[in-house]
Amino acid sequence: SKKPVRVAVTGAAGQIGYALLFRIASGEMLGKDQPVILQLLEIPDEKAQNALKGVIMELEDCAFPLLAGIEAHSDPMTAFKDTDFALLVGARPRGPGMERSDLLAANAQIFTVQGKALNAVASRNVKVLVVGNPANTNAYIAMKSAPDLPAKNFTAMLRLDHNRAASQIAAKTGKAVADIEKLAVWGNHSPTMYADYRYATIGGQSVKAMINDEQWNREVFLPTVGKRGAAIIAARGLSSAASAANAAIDHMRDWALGTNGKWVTMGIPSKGEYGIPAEVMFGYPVTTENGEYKIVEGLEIDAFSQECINKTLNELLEEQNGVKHLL
Ligand code: NAX
Repeated sequence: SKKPVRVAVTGAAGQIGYALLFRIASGEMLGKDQPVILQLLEIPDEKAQNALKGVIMELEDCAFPLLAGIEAHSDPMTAFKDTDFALLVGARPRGPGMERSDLLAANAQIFTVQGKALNAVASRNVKVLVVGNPANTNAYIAMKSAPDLPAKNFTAMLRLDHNRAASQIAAKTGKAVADIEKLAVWGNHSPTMYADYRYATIGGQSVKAMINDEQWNREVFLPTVGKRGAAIIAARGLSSAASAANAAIDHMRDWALGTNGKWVTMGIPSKGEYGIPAEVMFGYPVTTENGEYKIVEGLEIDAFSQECINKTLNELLEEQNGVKHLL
């Protein structure tokens, strides 16, 4: 049988953590033949550490055959020791009266510390996924704080946006969500993201031709996908958790195990593709194979798409500029 791999999860006692850990432990992320050791990080606060203990008791009570170990941590320097996969979920939420710049600064602090810890103690091949918001900028900060690790190993979660877009297209066309191929989401995980179905197909047929309604694209589809998180908060009184955990599982599984040519969306550091400045943590369509992702290149960017990409890029550049002095 396979040797266990180490999976670190931060914010492990939070909402997303509760929807995520049990699925990782049951083999849904890395395969039903891959044992895992969970290295769980929470803030030192007594309430958070107690809540983490409770989650660990429940994990134990599942008696998962693939769960080879569970550790509780309050320090990233121990939580990330030798870790092969790191899911950075915990982040500072915006509190009452908090300005956007305060939020960026508070998170910059967290992700600088965690990036340095990964740099110091994680496996040299660690695959990092940042979920905690602002996800792209937090991933950028962690990457910049870990100069000894390959930059390409740092990614941000755009997969929830990708899955939300797929589900809206399935509903509109009356087709199965599983049959949608070649969907792309560009940019920031925020309402400015650009979900792009110009190249998408279902059963080999063009989705754009099937829908044939540019007004729906611009006035219904894009706002619906962009504001989906807010709609869920309004309905549930809490932010997306199970769907966010599911997207994190999809992202890591596809990165580790490959997509067989299928396009998925990942937030990754640009190397200048599609005119995005180098190092910007940007949502791109990718395929994956042998643990590596590859950007889908050569797609034509029309005027409307360029406008959308510029908007989400400008937002990201503003976020990045807002934290530069802290790095
Ligand atoms: P919760 O507030 O339920 O849980 C967050 C947990 O993280 C808390 O238990 C907290 O104690 C812990 N935490 C905070 N700072 C930490 C640190 N420095 N080290 C370790 N743990 C820390 O939030 P939850 O609903 O689980 O959401 C977590 C994050 O995901 C938020 O930042 C949220 O905005 C973000 N999301 C990102 C999404 C994406 O698509 N990229 C979608 C869902 C979600 O909104």
